[in-house]
Amino acid sequence: MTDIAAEPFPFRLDAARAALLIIDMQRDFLEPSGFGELLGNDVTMLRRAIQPNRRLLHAWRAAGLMVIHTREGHRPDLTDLPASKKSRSRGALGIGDQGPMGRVLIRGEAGHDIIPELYPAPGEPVVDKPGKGAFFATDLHAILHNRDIAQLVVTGVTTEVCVNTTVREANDRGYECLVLEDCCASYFAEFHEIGLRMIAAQGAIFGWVGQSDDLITALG
Ligand code: TIU
Repeated sequence: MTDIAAEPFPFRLDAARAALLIIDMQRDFLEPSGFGELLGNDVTMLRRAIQPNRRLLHAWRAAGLMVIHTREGHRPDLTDLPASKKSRSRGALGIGDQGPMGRVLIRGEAGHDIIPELYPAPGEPVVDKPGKGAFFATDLHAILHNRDIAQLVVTGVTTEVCVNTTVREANDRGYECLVLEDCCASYFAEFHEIGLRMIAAQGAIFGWVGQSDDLITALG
């Protein structure tokens, strides 16, 4: 057990039972001309999380610990896309439409895949999720249970949407979550800040919030 500096109090890391969960670092959200930018967002807001994630991923892999990646997206026939989500996902392009990097948020398309800087290594599970939370309609809980994982270090995008939803789902399932501020990002600076404050408020109501440097130092 190692104490990691965090809000609202140190996170007691049990590394052997911890997994790094990297949420939705996909080309369509992070790369210029992807879906995120076409919706009118400034992707530089998200890109600043790439290098901190790279450093952490390197240290986490070097320590021999479990890494899991997620991707938000849908089946090519759109059978897993609720009409309610489809109707609210329309900017210049909607989910399933042909975009600059293939069909938007469709599994198998270039834009749906993870950015090269954080590409999964062989053997690292990639969880494809149709919703914002990584536990909904996926086998993530089974994977974690089978590996005896009790703690999650959560990073990725966006802080207030898929990261926040996933942390709430994980908390209800009994996992302790450490969310790393510099490894998460939002298109909206104030949502990033408030999204993290919501997690750690009321004595860590959903989880803890820390910085990657403190975790990397503890990993040695
Ligand atoms: N991964 C994730 O957060 N998906 C989103 O749709 N986020 C937005 O902020 N739109």
